[in-house]
Amino acid sequence: MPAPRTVLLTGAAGGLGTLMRELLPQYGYTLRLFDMRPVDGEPDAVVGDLADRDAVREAVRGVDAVVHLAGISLEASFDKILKANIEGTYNLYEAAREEGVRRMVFASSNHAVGYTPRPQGDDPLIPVDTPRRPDTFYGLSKCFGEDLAQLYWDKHGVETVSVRIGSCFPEPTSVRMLSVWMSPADGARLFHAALTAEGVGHTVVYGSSANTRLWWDLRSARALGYEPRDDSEVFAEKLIAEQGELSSSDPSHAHLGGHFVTNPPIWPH
Ligand code: NAI
Ligand code: 15L
Repeated sequence: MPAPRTVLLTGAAGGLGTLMRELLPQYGYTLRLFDMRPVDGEPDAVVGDLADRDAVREAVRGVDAVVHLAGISLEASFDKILKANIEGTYNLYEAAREEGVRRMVFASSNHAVGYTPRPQGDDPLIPVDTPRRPDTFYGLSKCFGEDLAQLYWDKHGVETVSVRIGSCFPEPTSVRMLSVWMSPADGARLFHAALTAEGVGHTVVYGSSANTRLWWDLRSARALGYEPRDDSEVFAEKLIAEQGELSSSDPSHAHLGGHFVTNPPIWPH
């Protein structure tokens, strides 16, 4: 497959979308932006809803690849998650199939496996094929997205890298994030690797930096050519002084998904 040049970035107005529309062009991509909200400073961005199949099909027409970030990014009611994350992701894959787009990068989440106990002491890192244990309807929608990606590879030859992102923000803001943080620069490195690696079929990877306190196995990400350069440890002293070490008796400290595992609040969205 020739390296993709024109990439549709869904969710371009969001936090991660804003970071990636700054960073991904450095790798030579021309981005087409899509979001249901206007994108600051980007008058050419397509304002559309994933629920609108015609708008989605038009958005994917002519691109080489898609980085799919759009959707509800926290817990919400099942009905909202169903519309945005499940039906919306289906609409996007169907449009990609119809328009002949062969490479997708799907923003999955650590919350697809959020009820997995976090490694402690000498426990091994969590492998990428650990059983799914979604911690929310949100996490369940990411399990769906990963399975949809598998189906579209097996049946239609559309390739996907599903990236189970930890926490991609400019800096980690909690002690848990010391383990799951992906710096924006490493995020762009990983998305670039996911866009350009040959023969990915459907590959699931964890998305994080090379954190000293890492909880999961990055080998499938490294196999794509991803070489993380950042480590959250530089933030550890300050965060631990403010918040203390993680406790294993607190469920929100004892599982990969953090506070998503507690009887989940319906965050406003
Ligand atoms: P965000 O909530 O800041 O951005 C999501 C964007 O999607 C928003 O701009 C929103 O307007 C758009 N959107 C929502 N529903 C839509 C629809 N029906 N049609 C069109 N656009 C729609 O979320 P963030 O943090 O930027 O995350 C991006 C993606 O990465 C999400 O899919 C999220 O689940 C995933 N992710 C992010 C992580 C992170 O650390 N930021 C961690 C794990 C996964
Ligand atoms: C996610 O999936 C969310 O989209 C993001 O806002 C963070 O909460 C992240 O997980 C996390 O686990 O920290």
